Amino acid sequence: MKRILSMLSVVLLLLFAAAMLSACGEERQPAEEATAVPAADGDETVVASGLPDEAMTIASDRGFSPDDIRAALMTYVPSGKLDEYYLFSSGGHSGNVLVVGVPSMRILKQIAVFTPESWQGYGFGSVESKTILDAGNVDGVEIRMGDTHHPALSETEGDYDGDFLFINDKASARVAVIDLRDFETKQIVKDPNIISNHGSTFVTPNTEYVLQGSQYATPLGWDYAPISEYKEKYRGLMTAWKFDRESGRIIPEESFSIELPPYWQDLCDAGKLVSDGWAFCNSLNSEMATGGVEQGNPPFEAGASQNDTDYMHIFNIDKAAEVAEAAGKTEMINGMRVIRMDTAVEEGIFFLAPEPKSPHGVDVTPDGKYMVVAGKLDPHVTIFGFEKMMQAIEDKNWTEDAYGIPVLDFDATVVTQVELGLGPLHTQYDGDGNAYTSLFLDSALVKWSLGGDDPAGYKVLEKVPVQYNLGHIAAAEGDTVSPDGNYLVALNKWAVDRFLPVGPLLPQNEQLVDISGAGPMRVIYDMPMGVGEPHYAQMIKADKLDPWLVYPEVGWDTLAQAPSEFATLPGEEKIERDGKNVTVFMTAVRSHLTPEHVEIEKGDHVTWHITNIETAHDATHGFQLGGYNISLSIEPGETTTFEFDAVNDGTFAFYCTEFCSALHLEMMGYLFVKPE
Ligand code: K7E
Ligand code: CUA
Repeated sequence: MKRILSMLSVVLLLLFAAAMLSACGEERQPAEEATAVPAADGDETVVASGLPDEAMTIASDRGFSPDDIRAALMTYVPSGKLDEYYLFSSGGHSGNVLVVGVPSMRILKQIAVFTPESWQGYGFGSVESKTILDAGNVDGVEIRMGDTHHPALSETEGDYDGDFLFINDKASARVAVIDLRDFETKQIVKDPNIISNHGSTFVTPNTEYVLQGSQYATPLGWDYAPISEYKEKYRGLMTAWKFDRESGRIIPEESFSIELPPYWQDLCDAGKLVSDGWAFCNSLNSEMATGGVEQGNPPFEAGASQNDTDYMHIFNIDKAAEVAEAAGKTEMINGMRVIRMDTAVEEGIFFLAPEPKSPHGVDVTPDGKYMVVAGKLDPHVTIFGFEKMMQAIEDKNWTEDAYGIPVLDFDATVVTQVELGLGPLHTQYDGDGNAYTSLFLDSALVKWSLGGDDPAGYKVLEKVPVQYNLGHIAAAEGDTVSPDGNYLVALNKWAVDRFLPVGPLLPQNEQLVDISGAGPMRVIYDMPMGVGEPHYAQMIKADKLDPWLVYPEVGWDTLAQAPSEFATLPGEEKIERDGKNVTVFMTAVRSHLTPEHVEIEKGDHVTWHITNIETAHDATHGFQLGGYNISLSIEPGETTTFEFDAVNDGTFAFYCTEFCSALHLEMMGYLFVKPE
C-alpha cells in the first residue's frame, strides 16, 4: 500500500509538472519519464504504459489545476474496486438514509426508513413494511413522512461495530432501527409523550441505550394546554430507549424518560470512557419564550435569544437506569416510565450548567474528558471538563434554576473558550488530538488542536472554505473513542453554483475533505445530494461491516431475520380459499412466477406470499401489481407477504420489475378478479 502511495505521489509530481508546463504553453512531458516508474510487486495495472502522457493531455484539455488532478487521483475508485469507508447520511426530510462510498462519494443505496419507497417495496403492500411503518403511527394518524437528522451506528466500547444503525425523525419524535446485515429498517418506535425530538439518536458506548432528547416543548404526556400555561405544563424529555442486540430491537417496556424543563433541548451526546454513563444536551430557549408575534409578543427568534446563556443538560444515565427500576420512583405516562424532575434532582440524575447562548452541537472528545459546545451565535466553542463537572457536583457548587434544578458554576466547569470563527455548529475529531468544527456563517471548516486541561494548548490550526453554509461534518469514525482522521465530509446546506442548474430547488452539497494530515486540508470532491437536507452522517471503515450477500436460507422472513412460516419451495405453490379469504403461495425464479394465473372474486381479501427461491448474488425479483398499489422487492431467499382487498373486478397483469434475465419481460402473470 505504501509503495502504491509513493508511486502515486511520483505520478502526481509528474502530472503537476505537466499541468504547469502546459499552462505556460510549453511542450508536455515525454511519456518515457512516466513509464520509468517501476510497478508495485507484480501489480502491473498501477502505471499502464503511456498513461501519464494521456492523462496529462486530458488534464490540460479539461483545464485541471494541479489541485484538481490530485483530488481526482485521491477520489477515483476504478470499476470493480471498492471504497474504503461507508458514509451513512441522513436524508433529512426525505425521511430516509443514504449510503455513500468514501472516497468515491458514489451513492450506494437509499434506505427507506420513515417514508415509503417503491423500489424497495417499502410501504407498498408488504406486510413487513406495513408492520414497521404502522408502529410509527401517531394516535391513529398514519404518518408517512419524516425528518431524519442524526444517524448513530451501534458501538462496542465506544467504537462503531457495524451491526446496527439508528436514526431519528425530528417531526414526530420517532426512532428507527436499521439492521446492517441487510441494510433494512426493522423497527420504528414513537415516544408517546412528545411530538418532536432533535437530540437523537446518540448511543451509549455499548449501545445499551439509544438516547433521544426532545426539542420543542409540549405539555408532558403530549396533551393540550394553552401556551399561557407554558411554564407550568410544557416540558421537554430525555428518553433512554433500551436496545436489545440479540433481537435487534428497542424494548419500549425497558426504556424510560426523564422530565425536563421547557428549554428546547437541542443536540446531545453520550459520554464515553471516563464519562461513560453520562449524557449531555444543549438547550436554546432558557428564556421560555412562547412566541405569538401576532399578539404583540417578541417573535421566537428574538424571544429565545435574550439571555446571555442557555443551559447544558447533564444526565447521569446509569443512575437514572437504576432509579427507573426502583419501585415508586417513576410515573407511567402513556405507557412510558417517566422520572419526574423533582425525583431526578433528588436522585442526582440531572444537572444544568450555563453555556453561551443558543449553542448547537455538544461533542464529547475521544477520551471522554471534555464536552465541546459550539456557539452558533458566538464565535467560540466552550470546552467543559468532565472532571470539573463532577467536582462541582461533589462540592454542590451550584445555584438553582426556576424549577429547582442545580445549575453548576460556569467557571468551575469550563476549561476554556476557543475563538474559531463565525457560526460554529458541530465538532468532530481525528486520532492526532485535533478537532474539526463547522463554521456555518463563515462557510468554512476549521481545524484546531485540543489542549486537555491546558487552555494554552487549544489553538486554531487551519481553515478551509466550503460551498456553502456548512452544517454537520462527519470525519472517519470521528465521534468514537478512536477516530481515523483521513477523510471528513462537510454537509453543506447550500450548493448555489456548484452543479448544473435544476430549477429553484437545489440539491445539497456533500463535500469530501482530505484531512489526512499530508499537507493542508483540501476539498477533493463535491457530491450533490439529490434528496432532502442531510443533517448528520457517520463514516465507518468498510471492513467493519459484513452484510449478507443473499439471505441465509431460502424462505427468509426479513422482519424476524429467521426462516419464514410462509416459505414456499418449488412444487409447493398453491392458491387456497377459505370463504372470502384467498391465500396465494407463489415462487419467483428466473424467469417465472408460479402460479401464472390467479383467479379470485371481487370482495375477496387476498393474502399473497412470494418466495424468491434464488440463491445467486444479486438475483432480486421485483413484483408490481398495477391498479392495486402493490410494489415489492424480493431479494434472493426472501419470503414476503402482501395483502389487499379486491375492491375492483377486472383483469390485471403483475410482473417482475427487475430486469433479471433475457426472459424478464415474460416473467409475468394475470390476476383475474371476477365480478360478484
Ligand atoms: Cu445541526 Cu439537526 Cu444536528 Cu441540522 S442539526 S445542521
Ligand atoms: Cu425476475 Cu425480472
